[in-house]
Amino acid sequence: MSSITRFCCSARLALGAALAVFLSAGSALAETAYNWQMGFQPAASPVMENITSFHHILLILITGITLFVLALLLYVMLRFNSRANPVPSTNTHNTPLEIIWTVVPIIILVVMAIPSFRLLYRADVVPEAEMTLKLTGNQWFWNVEYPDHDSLTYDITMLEDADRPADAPRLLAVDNDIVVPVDTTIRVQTTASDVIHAFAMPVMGVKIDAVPGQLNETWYKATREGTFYGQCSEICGSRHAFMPMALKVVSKKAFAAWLEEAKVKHASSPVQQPVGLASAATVR
Ligand SMILES: [Cu+2]
Repeated sequence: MSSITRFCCSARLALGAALAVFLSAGSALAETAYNWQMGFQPAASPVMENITSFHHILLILITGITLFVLALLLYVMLRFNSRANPVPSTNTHNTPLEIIWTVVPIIILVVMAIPSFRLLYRADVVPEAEMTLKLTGNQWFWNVEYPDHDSLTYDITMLEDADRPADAPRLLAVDNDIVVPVDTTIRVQTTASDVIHAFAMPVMGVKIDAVPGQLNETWYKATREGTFYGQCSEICGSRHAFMPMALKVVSKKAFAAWLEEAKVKHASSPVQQPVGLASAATVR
């Protein structure tokens, strides 16, 4: 990575993190997008760090190409307009020039493709995981399961305005957070009970479909603690916009303590019936 890109990355990350912390003061390190935000939320996983730096490289590249084309256009407009150049050249071909304008874009595309494929591979191949999370999309809430921890399971429902604490973000805060330990490689499995949903958690660089009858897999490793928000990213029905999820990354010690509490808390909580399935059952 060039020093300019590195500078851009760290400056934006620092600014983004500072703004996120400022805007969420009082809500225990909750991070959300903020008004007039430019660019991504500050990354919280190695894959998202890669996505962010790849985005910066592409931005620099595309800016250079755009400025170059603009300069060429201006040059042609000024140098070869009918007033400045009343007798135009009758040339129709220039072989060296044609080779250059074919080969240079190919080289640029190859330069872009190498880090792009490396990043795709890194995001796609699940490394040796330390724990698994299974997320099931329903109309319109999520269910999370911790198969490695006595199959602890509970539903995640958005908090309506009347139930939402003043410092919790609107349309993002939920009744039960997904709690995970920091610095732990987590395999995420997604599926759905009714229609296609999608699990999207921007700070982790994760977006994956949750398809009925199919188990999709991805992964992330949270590099810092905090509360991060994601949403269903597949149009799944009338309340598609109201099934967010909150990911609370805590220390490994705090996670172990939370597990004990959660097993008791959710031992008897009934798992909700998806609206779609409930209505289908009524029709039958
Ligand atoms: Cu959905």
